Amino acid sequence: MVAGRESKPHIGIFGRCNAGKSSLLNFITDADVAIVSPEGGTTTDPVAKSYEILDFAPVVLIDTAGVDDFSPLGRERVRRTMEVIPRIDLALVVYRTWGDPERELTGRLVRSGVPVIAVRNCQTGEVGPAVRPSWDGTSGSVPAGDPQGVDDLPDGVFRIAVPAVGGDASQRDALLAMIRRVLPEKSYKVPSMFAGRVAAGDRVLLVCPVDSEAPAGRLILPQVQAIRELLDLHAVALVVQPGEIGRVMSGGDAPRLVVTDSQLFGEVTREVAGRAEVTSFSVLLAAAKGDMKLYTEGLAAVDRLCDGDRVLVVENCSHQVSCEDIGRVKIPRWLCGYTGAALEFTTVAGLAPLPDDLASYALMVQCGGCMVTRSQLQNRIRQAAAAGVPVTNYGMLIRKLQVEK
Ligand SMILES: Nc1nc2c(ncn2[C@@H]2O[C@H](COP(=O)(O)OP(=O)(O)O)[C@@H](O)[C@H]2O)c(=O)[nH]1
Ligand SMILES: [Mg+2]
Repeated sequence: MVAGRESKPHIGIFGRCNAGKSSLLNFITDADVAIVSPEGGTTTDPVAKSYEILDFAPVVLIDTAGVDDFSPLGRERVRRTMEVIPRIDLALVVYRTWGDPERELTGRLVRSGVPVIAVRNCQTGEVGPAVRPSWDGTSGSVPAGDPQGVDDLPDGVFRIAVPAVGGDASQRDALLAMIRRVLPEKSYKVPSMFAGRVAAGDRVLLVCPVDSEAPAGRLILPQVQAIRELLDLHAVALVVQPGEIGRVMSGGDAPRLVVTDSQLFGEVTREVAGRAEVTSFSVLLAAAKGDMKLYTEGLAAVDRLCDGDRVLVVENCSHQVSCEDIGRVKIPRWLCGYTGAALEFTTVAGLAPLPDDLASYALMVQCGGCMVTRSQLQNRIRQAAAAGVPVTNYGMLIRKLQVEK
């Protein structure tokens, strides 16, 4: 199966201009992916490339611009480079000599909770065919005899020396082995929507409306993921539009679990009338990838909203905006209706940074995050929590507004 980006670990390659970042990307992928040149500032926008690490997992490698580019355009490039940090599961910091830019960068990555491998771009042959055999890859330890082994790495930072140009297969393997070891398991283990609640043979009803917002000719990702997971579990997936719920629920062998598009929470709950548990794709994703505890606490803030409060709607993917758009039209309408308050809404689409004045929001509402990695979703939750902003999830909010009103 070709995995989507949302289930691939993202690895950022950082360092000064000319440190050999683009060369390292080409070395890892054994291909001419990124432009390499002695000219500083060759890599401008972050470049992402999917790559399969043999016997492991497909990953997304992101090449970035140098962090020491202080020209006017360079500042913009550095800003974009920094925006990569909340998107990744692991960082490679490439250096020739370790200095202030590397210290600052590594500190920033560590503070953001990103695991770091410091990759010294050495001369071919300088460190033998691979990492020194005496070094077992334990973080913080300096490979014996490495003349430029740096002592002031923060705790938890791994290190390796490889030539970004002209390295051999064993050096590539050593680096890949370290990447494999350092990548957190949660970055490649696909989170389960149904673990613990659905067993082989169970019948699960999926309510998938085909309306003006549905893409032509296909299902949306959470629906596809749910069907696939139910097949993996050898459960029985029944897929209907809302109008056909009655046909399935009236029989003797009615499903005990109904998963609906969140927008129909109220309608579907009434129709099912207690004969099965009703949840939504977004709520299942919240449990699998998000943070139920924070989302549940955040939901309580809805009842405290008052006139003039600002609500941040975070979409995580960018899609074409329809006239009945869930994040821009429906959630604002339902939330104002429920609270009776004149609220002010801001929408963030895709992986754009959250607003600088995040702390001024009274509530943040995130979609299920089907298109982004768990780290990317969790990062946004962490940012809201750090700014003291209650955060909840689309499906959980809509259930409150439609079912518990
Ligand atoms: N000989 C040698 N040249 C290298 C090595 N790494 C990078 N270079 C050269 O240094 C220049 C900058 O490399 P590049 O990968 O574009 O650096 P970036 O700015 O960090 O992306 C290019 O001319 C590369 O060919 C290396 O390990 N050995
Ligand atoms: Mg480059």
